[in-house]
Amino acid sequence: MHRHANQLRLGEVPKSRSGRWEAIAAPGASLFLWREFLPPSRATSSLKNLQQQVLWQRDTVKVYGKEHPVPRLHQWYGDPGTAYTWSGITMQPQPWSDELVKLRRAVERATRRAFDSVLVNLYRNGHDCMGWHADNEPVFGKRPVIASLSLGAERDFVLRARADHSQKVVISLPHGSLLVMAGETQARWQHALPRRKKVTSPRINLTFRKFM
Ligand SMILES: O=C(O)CCC(=O)C(=O)O
Repeated sequence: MHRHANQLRLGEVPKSRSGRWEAIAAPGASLFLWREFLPPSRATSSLKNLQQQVLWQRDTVKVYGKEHPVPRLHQWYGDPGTAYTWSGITMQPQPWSDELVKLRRAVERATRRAFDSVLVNLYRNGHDCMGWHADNEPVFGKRPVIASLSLGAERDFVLRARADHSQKVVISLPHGSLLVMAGETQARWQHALPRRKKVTSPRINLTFRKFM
C-alpha cells in the first residue's frame, strides 16, 4: 500500500480531523483511510448487533443467462425513495435501525457529509467476496463520495485503474476502519474484495451513499 500524507486534499475531508486521515496514493482517485475510526469495543458491538439484526438477503445474479448466487449476504437501508438497482437486482430500502442511525451519524460527523442510504454486506468468511465493479450508477452523481465502514475480519480491498488493469492498489481494511472514496475514484478506478480462503471469521462492510 502507498501512503503519502502530503497528498491529502483538504476540503474533501474535514480539516479538524485531517490528522486522523491518511491519503492513499492512486493516480486520479481520491481515497482517504481512518484506520482507528471506531474503538475496537464499539466496532465489535456494532458487528454483533448487525449480524443479528440485519434482515440478510441472499440473491442471485444472471450472467450470460445463467443464475449464480451472490457470494455474500446483503441488505439495503435508506430514506424513502432510495431504491437501488445493480447487476439487475433492485433493492427496496429497509428503514434505518437504531444501530445504523448511530453509525451513520458517526460517519457523517467524521466526513462532514450527509448520507441517505447504505449497502450492508456480510462476508461470512474468506470464501465470500465481491468482484470488480465501480459504484458509478448515475443516481449517485458524477463524483460520488462513498464512505465505507469495515467491521470484523481484516480483508484486502483492491483497486485497479480502468485504463490499465495492471495498475493496482491494495488496502487492508481493519476492524473499525473508515475508507472514503471521492472525486474521480468511481469514474477512473474499479474495486473488488477478493476471496481469501484462509479467513475464517465474518466481516461486515457498510458503504454509505447519497442520492443526487
Ligand atoms: O466490502 C467492501 O469493502 C467493498 C464493498 C463494495 O465494493 C461495495 O459495496 O460496492
